[in-house]
Amino acid sequence: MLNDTLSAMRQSIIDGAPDTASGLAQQALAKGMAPIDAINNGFVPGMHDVGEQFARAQMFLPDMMASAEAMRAAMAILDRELRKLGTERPMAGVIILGTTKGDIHEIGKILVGTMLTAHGFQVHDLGVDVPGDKFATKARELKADIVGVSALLTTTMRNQKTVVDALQKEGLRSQVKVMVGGAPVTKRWAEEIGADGYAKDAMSAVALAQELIQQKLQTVSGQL
Ligand code: HCB
Repeated sequence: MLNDTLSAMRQSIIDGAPDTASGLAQQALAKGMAPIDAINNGFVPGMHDVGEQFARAQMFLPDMMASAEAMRAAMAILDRELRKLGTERPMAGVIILGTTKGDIHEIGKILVGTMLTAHGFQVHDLGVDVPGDKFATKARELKADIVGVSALLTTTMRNQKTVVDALQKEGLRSQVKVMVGGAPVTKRWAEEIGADGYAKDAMSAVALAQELIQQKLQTVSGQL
């Protein structure tokens, strides 16, 4: 039964069917399924299938756009539930999120933002196609603890380095941690560009953000 629901969720994304996807999300909540299980085990695998079919030219751009719409429809329902959890927790830190310049992929970033919010972080999402200097300006303005930069294209992941560089140029690098993610991004890449960490998915991004906040607190207490 559970497997049928998860398969139907996956299929709704492959079919690019927003109404079906949001209906399944609602049903899942009504049956007591944890929203994160619906996302991770139902809808996200559908997005991965879509990416693979697109790479094999079995799917085209309009199909991928329809799948993204279905994913957004499901997330609109599940986000609300996850965000409620955050209001019950103490504020864990201030995080700025964005997708790097030249890149309009946002589903993963939104998911990361939702999970961070659900764990008590105050998240400011700058959206997509964000230049490095905008991350730095906002980090100063909002006294951010962490900047999270998403990139989904091999051609735009190098722009994650422009964020590290912009923070350095603004004299903020010692106060603001940088975490990177996105399908082509790796731990090695994060090290290469001088970021403080890499997260492969939204749950790992929460664990990493918590760890980075701890590191920051230790540095501050060491300076006192
Ligand atoms: Co897009 N696209 N796309 N796309 N797209 C990819 C990314 C390909 C891999 C598909 C493929 O070829 N197999 C490919 C990139 C190839 C490459 O560079 N190696 C690709 C391409 C080529 C393109 C276009 C160039 C296609 C074209 O126009 N010819 C174009 C680029 C536009 C641009 O950005 N300038 C394009 C457009 C699109 C849309 C608009 C149709 C749509 C995006 C809609 C939207 O976001 N509003 C889209 C989609 C949906 C995808 C796929 C199918 C899914 C992406 C997604 O949402 N995944 C993707 C295939 C894939 O990734 N396998 C495909 C689901 C989320 C949950 O995973 O990896 O994004 P995620 O995020 C995770 C994780 O990475 C991590 O946590 C998230 C949650 O678990 N994470 C972070 C992410 N950011 C983080 C930041 C942190 O600080 C920490 C963790």
